[in-house]
Amino acid sequence: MNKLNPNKIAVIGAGGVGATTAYALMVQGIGSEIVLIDVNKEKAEGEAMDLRHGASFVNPVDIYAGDYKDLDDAKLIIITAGAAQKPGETRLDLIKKNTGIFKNIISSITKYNQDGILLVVTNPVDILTYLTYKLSGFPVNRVLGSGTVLDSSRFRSLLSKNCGVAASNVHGYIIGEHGDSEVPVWSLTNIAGTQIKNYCPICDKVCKEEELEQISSKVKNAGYEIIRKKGATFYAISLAVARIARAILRDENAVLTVSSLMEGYYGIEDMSLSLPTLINSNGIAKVLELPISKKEKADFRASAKHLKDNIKGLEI
Ligand code: 6V0
Repeated sequence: MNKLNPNKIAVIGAGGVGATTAYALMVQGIGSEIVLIDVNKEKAEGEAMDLRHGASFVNPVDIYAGDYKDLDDAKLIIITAGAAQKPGETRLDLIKKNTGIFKNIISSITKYNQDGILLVVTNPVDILTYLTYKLSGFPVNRVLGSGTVLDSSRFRSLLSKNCGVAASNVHGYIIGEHGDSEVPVWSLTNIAGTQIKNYCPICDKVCKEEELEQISSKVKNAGYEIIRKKGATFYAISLAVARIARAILRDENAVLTVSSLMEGYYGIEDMSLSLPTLINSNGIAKVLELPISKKEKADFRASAKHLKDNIKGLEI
């Protein structure tokens, strides 16, 4: 086993999400070596060529199409391979198809790399993160999923637009499943350090309470709406993945709502779900059990139960 290159990233699956993730990494100067792997080798080669031809406009980066043996020194392995949702399908409809694909992918990864960090993006991301943890035998801190990082960003950007405040000054988390049972944490949502319910009276925009509530349902349904309109989602998820990659490669201790194995948080064990989590070069440094409301805790537990119910009978 080779020593890891701290700036090497592998992306497995060079489809819409994988290729756009490589683009986001390249444009933001995250990673100096990026290898793309796909069962469809031509596709990976075409994407790598297309990206490489932009090399003169960005920081130096070596992007190429490769094979599993190229994983041997990768610090971060991002998995985006597998079937994507079709219009009308839920993320959980993909369980069977992608579980099979993952069994092959994880054994191919661990053959060459046992020290890197695995970041799962393929849906249903929580279940596949849990499966990856089980199959890889990697420690808990080195297996994570993109979870609700995308949903939290959607939440912040919709609030930003609604309240007329830059998204960087709006803080809020979506926790639980990346999917239909996800939970908006209104109790901790704040603008400029002020809890949202205290910010509303000083905001010039007078809006109805329902308008804020509609934001969380818009977040939950955003994926469906985009898939119905354009057939797939890949820009925002790729930026979310690049954000997680940056936190890892630059050892940031950033707080991001990634999915990881629950070890008793709010009473939940033995399933991967999203909670605000400190991310650094070790992967998961600490899952933060923040003081959320009673209802939010109950909804989070219900989200975990919903996921567990969906994998009953599945060989995991
Ligand atoms: P896509 O464009 O169909 O690409 C999938 C790629 O995976 C294709 O290029 C396939 O050839 C490749 N592939 C399939 N099987 C294998 C294998 N065994 N080994 C290597 N490569 C393989 O799909 P897209 O990129 O749009 O989506 C990929 C996955 O990401 C899907 O499961 C989506 O549902 C999921 N998304 C997850 C999101 C999240 O927030 N977690 C958001 C958007 C999409």
